[in-house]
Amino acid sequence: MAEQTPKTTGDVLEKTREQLKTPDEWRVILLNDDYTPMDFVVSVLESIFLKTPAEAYRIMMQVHTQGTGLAGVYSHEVAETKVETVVDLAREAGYPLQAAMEKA
Ligand code: TYC
Repeated sequence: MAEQTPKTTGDVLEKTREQLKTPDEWRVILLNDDYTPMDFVVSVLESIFLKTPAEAYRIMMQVHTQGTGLAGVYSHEVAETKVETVVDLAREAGYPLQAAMEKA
């Protein structure tokens, strides 16, 4: 977003768009691979992204069939932690599951 020079009304600075913007949100997505078991992905979606079993299964199948799927939308810090947690859990279990974050 372009930076704006604050406009003045008398001696009161008006709020710029920058100041009014809500905090940035980041999408956390899961990526498909050929080796991570489906039930592992479902359990990650339930435990880390707090999805119901039905929603977790739906998202897992979206990733499996389309290549990626949205796990959740968070602040930058929370999204980063979720990505790290997914990757750590997957590596501990010996799976190549990947997660990524992108600006919403
Ligand atoms: N494609 C995997 C399989 O057939 C399942 C899978 C789903 C893997 C989602 C990763 O993010 C993923 N076992």
